[in-house]
Amino acid sequence: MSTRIEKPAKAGGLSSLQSTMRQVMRSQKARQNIQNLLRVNQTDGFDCPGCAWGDNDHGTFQFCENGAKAVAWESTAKMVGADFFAEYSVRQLNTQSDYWLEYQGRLTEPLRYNPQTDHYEPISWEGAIALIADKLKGLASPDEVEFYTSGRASNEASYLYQLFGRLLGTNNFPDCSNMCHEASGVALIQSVGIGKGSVVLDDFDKADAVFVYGQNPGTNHPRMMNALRKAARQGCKIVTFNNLREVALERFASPQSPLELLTPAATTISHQYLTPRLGGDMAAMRGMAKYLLEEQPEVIDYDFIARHSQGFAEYEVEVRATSWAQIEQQSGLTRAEIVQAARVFAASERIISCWAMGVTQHLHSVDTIREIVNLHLMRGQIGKPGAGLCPVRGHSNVQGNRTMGINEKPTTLFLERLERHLGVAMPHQRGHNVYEALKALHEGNSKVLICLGGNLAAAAPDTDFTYAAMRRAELNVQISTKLNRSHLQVGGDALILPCLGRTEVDLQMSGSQKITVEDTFSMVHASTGAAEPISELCLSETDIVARIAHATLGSGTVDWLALRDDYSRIRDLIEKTIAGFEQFNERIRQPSGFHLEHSAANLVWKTPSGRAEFRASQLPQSILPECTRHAEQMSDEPVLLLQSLRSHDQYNTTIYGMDDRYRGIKGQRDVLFMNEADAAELGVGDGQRVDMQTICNDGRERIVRGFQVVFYEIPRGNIAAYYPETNPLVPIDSIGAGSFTPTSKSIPVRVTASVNNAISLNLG
Ligand SMILES: Nc1nc2c(c(=O)[nH]1)N[C@H]1C(S)=C(S)[C@@H](COP(=O)(O)OP(=O)(O)OC[C@H]3O[C@@H](n4cnc5c(=O)[nH]c(N)nc54)[C@H](O)[C@@H]3O)O[C@H]1N2
Ligand SMILES: Nc1nc2c(c(=O)[nH]1)N[C@H]1C(S)=C(S)[C@@H](COP(=O)(O)OP(=O)(O)OC[C@H]3O[C@@H](n4cnc5c(=O)[nH]c(N)nc54)[C@H](O)[C@@H]3O)O[C@H]1N2
Ligand SMILES: [Mo]
Repeated sequence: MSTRIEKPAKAGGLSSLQSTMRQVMRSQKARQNIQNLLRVNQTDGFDCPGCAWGDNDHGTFQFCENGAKAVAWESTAKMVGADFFAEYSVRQLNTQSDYWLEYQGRLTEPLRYNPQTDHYEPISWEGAIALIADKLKGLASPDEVEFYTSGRASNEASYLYQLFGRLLGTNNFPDCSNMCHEASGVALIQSVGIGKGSVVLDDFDKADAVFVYGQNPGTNHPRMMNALRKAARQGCKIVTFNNLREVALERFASPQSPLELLTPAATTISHQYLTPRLGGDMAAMRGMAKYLLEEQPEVIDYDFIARHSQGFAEYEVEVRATSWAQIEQQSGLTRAEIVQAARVFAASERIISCWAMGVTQHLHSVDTIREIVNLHLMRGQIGKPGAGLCPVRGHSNVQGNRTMGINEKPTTLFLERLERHLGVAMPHQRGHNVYEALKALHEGNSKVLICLGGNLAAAAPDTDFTYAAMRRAELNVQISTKLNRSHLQVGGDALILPCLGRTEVDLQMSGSQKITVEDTFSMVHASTGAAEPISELCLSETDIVARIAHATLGSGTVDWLALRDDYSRIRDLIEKTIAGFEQFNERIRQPSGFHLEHSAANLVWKTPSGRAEFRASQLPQSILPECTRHAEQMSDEPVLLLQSLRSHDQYNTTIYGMDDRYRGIKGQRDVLFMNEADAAELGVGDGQRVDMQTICNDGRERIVRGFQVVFYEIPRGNIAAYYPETNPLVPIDSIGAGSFTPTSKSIPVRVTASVNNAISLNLG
């Protein structure tokens, strides 16, 4: 079967509205969901559980297709309870797809795994909490627990969670960020002394140029498209670097504009669109720097460099020493293309650089992000309106989680503030990130895994390894809204604790509670659910954490249950123990909340030298980590480099549907995007089924089968397929230098025709 695909001429527009309505209808709670959608990001409404993009004007309705899907997905009438688990054993559930598991509906009561029957069975909340507390109290060391967090948890829940973990005695806080923007945090702290983006949403109105590296906002940050569209219409030049031609970054129609909604009209987004090789961005940036230094030195801001930075001389030497041949070879772009982009960088007075997973999930991500900063420092493009750095965060509160202390390597300053206020010692030894947590579980050094949301089993790399690691946990506790793969990786004891979602009313002793979140622009604001909870047996995440903490530690140092009764008391405690939260409860009464001060945006550099740091690193000799590097020397068979990415119908491991509309894919996810010339060389045709095998020197075989080849406009040697289906291919030790992030965007694989052309995919 041929799959010759047809991409739409534009993104957004009417098809976006139609797709949303389909999701709303499928939720079986259409009325409730239309009310919900009108409350997203409104004053007294709830924060969109979709992405971390910010909003300026709380109160104006901003339509967002994928935000709407996230809301409708949570607010469904479908439920899974005791009957469901009596019907299906864990072994049977494990044969189902990720899509099927979550589609069964919301979890509605606490459950405990029974290894004798291989079924989950109801347990009381008291029983579940006591079981966890007993297990934790019986451990030889608090470092035998892994406290995982996914970025949807509120500030209040995650603050209590980290406080509990630390009072227990560990810094083991692996979180989704370790697989996501970790490299951004690491690089920005080294370069400018703070690990967050320096711009606010208003800056997009003032910028002359926006550079977008390795990000697909049409799908993953749809509200960002409004900012890009508005900027482009005002004459701001948008320069895109993406391995693929993502249609939204080419032409976007705003569903808010009647003309663009109802006619073929659309706004051209990118002034220039470059398609570098996977991992080629650093070389492209180095090329831009080289052009500026060697051919337009008059635009370099020597005054800024002298006043604010350190290390420029070494950097200049390194840039001059990098050859155009190396730059062209590694980036896959021509000198002329790079110079064209560099000229925009040279001609603009206010520049923003945005980036996401196409930059952060490589071996050399930290150096690549430091190169973005180098470019900005050279031209003084930080700390003034319309200019700065913008790592676009993923989960809606992943940035807030870090601010609250979900961090395996907390600063001494952070720990000392907690110690001063509470009068007890905090653990100072470094804890585990996701990589280290999985290793520790695998080796049996960690014995308990507690997950505050997320789906670690499906999100983490090297599926076999990850499953084995999770199955070795003596106790696996999942605090979740929906059934997923992580509940099914059981060996010892396991609990499913069902929690409220963000759209739902959170009623405690003092009345209905607000929670707070922090967006990608460091804006902190309140969120209040209004929908009736799906079940009386669902508790809020904050409540669950407080109960576990109380049962394990008692309430001598912290009165967990009193904090749980009234979340404004948690915010008072946050105010006293975390910098920047003065008058926390007062300031969230403002509809848009408040902005957390950003030192680098104020030209204050919290680096050891007190200055912004240039980084003079060489271009990497190889963009592959040690364990896969020998792939480059293999000459007998062509090796292709695979990136794993998101389709339009998914939220990370949650699959909403089987289409990827903007890439022209309908009804399937087992596709492999490939350049036609590469396919010809391999002797595979359009629509043919192929298998992929990772090239790795650790002796383990990693294969996924039956992917259908789709001819696509993609650089030669590069291929793309969806996550999480390709996670079995990412070796556990294939991680970014300095970030420990799985290199999900650079996996060397051998592609061969499927032996059985009709094999279907099954992750179970
Ligand atoms: N609807 C929806 N929204 C989401 C999510 C979701 O799954 N669904 N996930 C949320 C989360 S947690 C995150 S982190 C973000 C993710 O947001 P993105 O980072 O946009 O997510 P990906 O789909 O991984 O897309 C990576 C993009 O980078 C490009 N790319 C890959 N490798 C390279 C490279 O080496 N160089 C360049 N220049 N480009 C490259 C790919 O072609 C693709 O366009 O979105 C958040 N928002
Ligand atoms: N190969 C590859 N792997 C990747 C990536 C990639 O691009 N390629 N991307 C990585 C990135 S950027 C990220 S962020 C991670 C994502 O990793 P995670 O954050 O762990 O995964 P999610 O899929 O977002 O988690 C979905 C689950 O969260 C639960 N959930 C949803 N809402 C709530 C809530 O309000 N409360 C609670 N308690 N639970 C809730 C539901 O049960 C749902 O099944 O995956 C990473 N893995
Ligand atoms: Mo993410």
